[in-house]
Amino acid sequence: MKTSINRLLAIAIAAGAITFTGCGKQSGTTKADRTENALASYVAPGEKDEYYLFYSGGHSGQVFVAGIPSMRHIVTIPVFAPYPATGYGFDEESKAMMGEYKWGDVHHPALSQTQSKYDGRWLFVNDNANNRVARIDLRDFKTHQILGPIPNSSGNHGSSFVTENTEYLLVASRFSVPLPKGRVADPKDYEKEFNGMVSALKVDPQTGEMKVAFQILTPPFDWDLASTGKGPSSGWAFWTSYNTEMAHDLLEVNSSQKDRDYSAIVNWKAAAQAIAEGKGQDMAGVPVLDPAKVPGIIYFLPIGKSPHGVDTDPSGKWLVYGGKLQPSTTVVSTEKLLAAISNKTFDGDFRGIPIIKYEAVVEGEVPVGLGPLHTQFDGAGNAYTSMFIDSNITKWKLPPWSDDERKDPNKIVLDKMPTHFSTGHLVVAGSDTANPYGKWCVAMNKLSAGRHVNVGPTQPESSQLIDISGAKMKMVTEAYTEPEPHFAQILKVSDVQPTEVYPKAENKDPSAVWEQAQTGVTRTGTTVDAKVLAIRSRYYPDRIDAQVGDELVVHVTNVEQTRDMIHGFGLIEHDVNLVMDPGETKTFKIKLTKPGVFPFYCTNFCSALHQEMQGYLVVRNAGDAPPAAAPGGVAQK
Ligand code: K7E
Ligand code: CUA
Repeated sequence: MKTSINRLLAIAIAAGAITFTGCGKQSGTTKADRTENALASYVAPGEKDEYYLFYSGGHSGQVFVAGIPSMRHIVTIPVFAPYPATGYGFDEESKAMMGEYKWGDVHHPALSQTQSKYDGRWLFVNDNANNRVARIDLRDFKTHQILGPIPNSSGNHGSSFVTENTEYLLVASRFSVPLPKGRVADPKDYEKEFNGMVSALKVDPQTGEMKVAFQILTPPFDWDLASTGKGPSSGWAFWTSYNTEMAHDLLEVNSSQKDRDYSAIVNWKAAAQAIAEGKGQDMAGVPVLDPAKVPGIIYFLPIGKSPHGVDTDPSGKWLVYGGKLQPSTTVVSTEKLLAAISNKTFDGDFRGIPIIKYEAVVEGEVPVGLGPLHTQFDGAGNAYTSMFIDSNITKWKLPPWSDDERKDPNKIVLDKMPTHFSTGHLVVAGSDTANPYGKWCVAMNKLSAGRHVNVGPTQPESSQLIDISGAKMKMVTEAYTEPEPHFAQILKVSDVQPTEVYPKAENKDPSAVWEQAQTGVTRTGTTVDAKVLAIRSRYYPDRIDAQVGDELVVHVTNVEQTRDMIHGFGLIEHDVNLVMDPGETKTFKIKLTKPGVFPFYCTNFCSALHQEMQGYLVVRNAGDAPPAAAPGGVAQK
């Protein structure tokens, strides 16, 4: 949520809704509270956290992994940006995955699910900036695929949301552009010339490999957030939007004119069926459904005001919408929604897309406070909504509500927990599954505003761990991350079994070497190919000879089969740093442009003689006499 932050802040400050205490202490924290909270979040040396917290890393392009309840950062998983610490973005494979982009904007991580339960296989994340989706394999906590830029789609924000059995990842465009991409039209002709798109990415059930399956053309609204159905809402997916005004400039004002924007109610199973029946029309290689010609795949539901988050509760019966600019969340009954669709309880249509009658499907509006953004669920009938303007989490009760509660909806609100400050997303452990773990909620706050020691003007984001196991929420601890977590997922550590070394038998790299005899340097024309073995604490060979103008290809295999025995390969003044995990082979290719002797060395501290793990790249000028059978040099092999 960045789009309306200034506006919301302006409103909030005008309303006196935000007060920065800047105070280090939680007000009213007694010694007994402090002791209890410390114990609740304390993970003693040698003990381990109970949950993984996978944070999106926003415009860092990465994913951060922390432990719950300690909230300690454990590891960074690089996805859309180079990360020399793990050598990501320096070897040929990860460079190819990243393509021509050096960054991404990660908003919504989604764990793969089977029967609406986390299956511990993959974590998908979107890139809002370059219309991509990546797959992290939880077997090794590494990025294995980046799909995109997705054709016919611009600004991949309403992404990535998994269907009940990870059949599809559903994504939608935040920005509308003239389609197909590359076509130029004047933004003044926005209404007529621009379009948005909802895309379905098929996920291979064995490998997790994603591919663009089909798309649904939409009017030029800005699709915001989504949620998939389950139970009674199985087969459906729901998006919020802003700018149904279809403004093309000064959106801060011009896209906040209407009291309600549309939620897209998408029958993805019907859309997949329509594609199977050949109803798609090709656009840039993707079959695209035009809802004006293919009825039954998408409907609109008006939702107030400037909705941001939409979240399906664990039963699949309730949808909760956060209206940024209204002091309430809107609860929609999915049973009523589907009944309205089959009974055609519509209020006309927009460009052939039926508009569902609001009154027919809304269960109620819950007065949660100012600036509701996202809602999570504990599986025990409670909802938790992040309040951007009020800076708190509001706990409230899902339907069914008593007559008394319906008469006075304030009675639906159970508790409020102040947060510091301006909470964006929040995450309850397992909220988007049919059976949440509950217990913990993490508030991801947009402003830390001096809650930490002064680190200059670049302030980190703050996250706060809240115990939700009791009737009242209890703040336990807070932590900081680099910009900028949006959403997160929480996975029980016992629900996944990552490997700690790559078994030798699995290494299929044709250039892998496992013993000294397999190593060496060969020249073919102007290509010099080096197969290097890394082991504590040396390289075989530790000398590579080449000349200016050559293409140098180096494959380094770390033959260790021991946990945490990682070797690097940093090459001086060539912008190269490979890092190989045990059993892994990585390759880099560079064009040699300058003569000299360039040391290479192990960048990852691996042993007492790590410092000695080094060698030389000898680059002669073209035409200089070749080296005479140098050890590991061109004359070998
Ligand atoms: Cu609310 Cu991109 Cu999900 Cu930020 S979004 S907070
Ligand atoms: Cu190998 Cu340090």
